[in-house]
Amino acid sequence: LKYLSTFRLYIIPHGSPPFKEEYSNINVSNDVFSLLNVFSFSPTHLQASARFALTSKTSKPLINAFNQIPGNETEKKTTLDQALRSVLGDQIHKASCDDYLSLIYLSIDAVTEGICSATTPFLLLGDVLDCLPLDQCDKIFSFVEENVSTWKSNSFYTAGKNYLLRMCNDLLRRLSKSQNTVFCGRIQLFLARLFPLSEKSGLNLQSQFNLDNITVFNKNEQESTLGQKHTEEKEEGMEVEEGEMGEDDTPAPCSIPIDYNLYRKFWTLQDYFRNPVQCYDKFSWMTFLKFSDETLAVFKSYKLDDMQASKRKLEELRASDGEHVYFAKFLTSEKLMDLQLSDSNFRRHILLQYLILFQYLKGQVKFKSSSSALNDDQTTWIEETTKLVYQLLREIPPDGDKFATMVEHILNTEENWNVWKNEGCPSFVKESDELTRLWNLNQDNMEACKSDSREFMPSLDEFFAEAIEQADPANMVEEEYKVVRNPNYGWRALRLLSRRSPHFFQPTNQKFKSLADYLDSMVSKLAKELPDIPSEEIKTGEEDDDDNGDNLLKDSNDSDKLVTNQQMDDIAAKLGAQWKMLASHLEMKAAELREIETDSEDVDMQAKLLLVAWQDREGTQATVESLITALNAAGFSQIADGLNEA
Ligand SMILES: *[C@@H]1O[C@H](CO)[C@@H](O)[C@H](O)[C@H]1NC(C)=O
Ligand SMILES: *[C@@H]1O[C@H](CO)[C@@H](O)[C@H](O)[C@H]1NC(C)=O
Ligand SMILES: CC(=O)N[C@H]1CO[C@H](CO)[C@@H](O)[C@@H]1O
Repeated sequence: LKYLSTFRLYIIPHGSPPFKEEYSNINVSNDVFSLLNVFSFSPTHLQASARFALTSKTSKPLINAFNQIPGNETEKKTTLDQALRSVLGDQIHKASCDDYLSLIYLSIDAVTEGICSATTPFLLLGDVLDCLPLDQCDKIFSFVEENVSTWKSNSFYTAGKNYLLRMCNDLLRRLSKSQNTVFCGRIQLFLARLFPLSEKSGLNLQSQFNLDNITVFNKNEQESTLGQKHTEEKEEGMEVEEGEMGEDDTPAPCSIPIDYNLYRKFWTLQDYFRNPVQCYDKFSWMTFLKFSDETLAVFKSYKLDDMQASKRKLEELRASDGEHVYFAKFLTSEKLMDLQLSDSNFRRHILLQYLILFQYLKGQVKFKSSSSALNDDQTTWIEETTKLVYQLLREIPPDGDKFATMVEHILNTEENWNVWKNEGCPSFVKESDELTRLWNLNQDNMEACKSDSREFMPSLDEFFAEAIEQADPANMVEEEYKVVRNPNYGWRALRLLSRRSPHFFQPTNQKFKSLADYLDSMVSKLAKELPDIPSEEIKTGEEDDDDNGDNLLKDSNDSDKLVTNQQMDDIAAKLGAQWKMLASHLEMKAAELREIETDSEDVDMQAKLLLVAWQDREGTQATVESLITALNAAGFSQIADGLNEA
């Protein structure tokens, strides 16, 4: 069958038993060959059923046909898979999108009915998309998008995810990144919906840059149409060059003095955004710094006028019918420069590029080489410039403030993704054995929550019994030993009163100096109301501590017991100077050992510090059992035995 799935496309459409000679160059065993012979008889019948199923829009005829053909389940499924593909093959040059979609629907039904392989709908989709022109692929893809829940369901996801990924990549390869931006975006969005958040296949894991994205501009000053005047001479403002705009076009007059120098410096900066690593080179950095300062100075001195910008924006919106125009590359014609510099969107693009670059330069990136570090001057400059850039963004109309805030928010979120990547893209699903165990204690968790054993709130008489007893002068309990003086008790008493006693909410004119005084008065009120309690039943506050259910988690299994402080003291005393032998079995780092040694001279203390450090690190995993394992491994079996018996 493995061979079969590779060759069936070729073999079965012949409609007659294949001839062995045809495959003499392929190493097909005789068994496989006889299988092929059996199969080649049935597809025509099945194809007819599939066509009938298509016209009648139900999968019934297919199920019937399926039951009639010979062979076991797998063989029959393979046959039907092939029949469906053949029907598609016959249609491919004459049918409409809807016909293809019906066929794919039929195959989805067939998968649900269990009569064809789960991969078939994807193979069919792939075939269709491969054969159709792009405008029709668009329609088919809408169907793929709308049925994302089907693809994600159990019966399809595993079988289809790789097919879908390949299909999407094939489509992306055919599409133009600059002309089919919307379709490309839809494909990306679809993939984002299909795959889980932590899926790594589309990730730029090594944080590589798109070095091919070079921004071309006129580097030859001689060929420039821009003046080469010095900035000083142009303070008055520069006239728009003749012939730059069409006659009907009346752009906002631009007062920014543009010469070839500014043009060159401005576009040279793009190279740093393309490949930020250059910034770590001393000389490149100097250039970057100089050009940036000049460019930003231009942005700073020539602000965009609110009125003018909003008007342009409105016109743009009207002209583009509300649709935003996106260019995958900057247009770098000299003639456009003044228009660009007075365009709010364009300025935003450039400023945002700065922020992205700075984030990279400052950030922790796993794949940055160790030489890629900023010096103090660079850090200071970046900090100042970041502030400047944000300020400039805020000043760009319309809605500058909103835009800047949004950008800041997005870049902060990006930081989280960087951290996630640095940590090796851990899954977002948190596994917890303990939680899994707790969930499975009872079949019905709602029922388990309602059970009496989950009722941890004591009754008033239980809780206050001791306080009432102590309040009785006959018992002669000294003030300082009363439980109401215990802040812990007081806190719990207040909580309990608020839940169980109406007294808590009654307004009173009495003023209490302390919580204990207040509780005293409450206790005397309660004493009058509550039934007498025999004193054997009285519980102390300390014992109550154990009633809060934590122990359910800890003591449920002896071997899960945590190492106690006492046990650590005992072991430390026994280990003494030999503690270092244990250290490596507790996976302590050399740095931690050095720290322990500097913290104390006393070897017993050092041994204790080691155990504490281990316990801090392991948390709930710092069990007696794992300590015993480590002790045994380090050759301290006697100490381990001592711990075992305890
Ligand atoms: C390529 O560079 C342009 C600037 O010219 C930038 O806007 C765009 O995002 C870059 N594209 C990629 C894929 O890096
Ligand atoms: C207690 O833990 C041991 C070892 O981890 C395990 O074999 C045993 O099944 C556990 N017992 C219970 C009741 O969970
Ligand atoms: C299950 C599901 O979402 N099916 C949808 C697949 O796409 C078509 C349209 O292309 C919808 O009509 C279905 O509801």
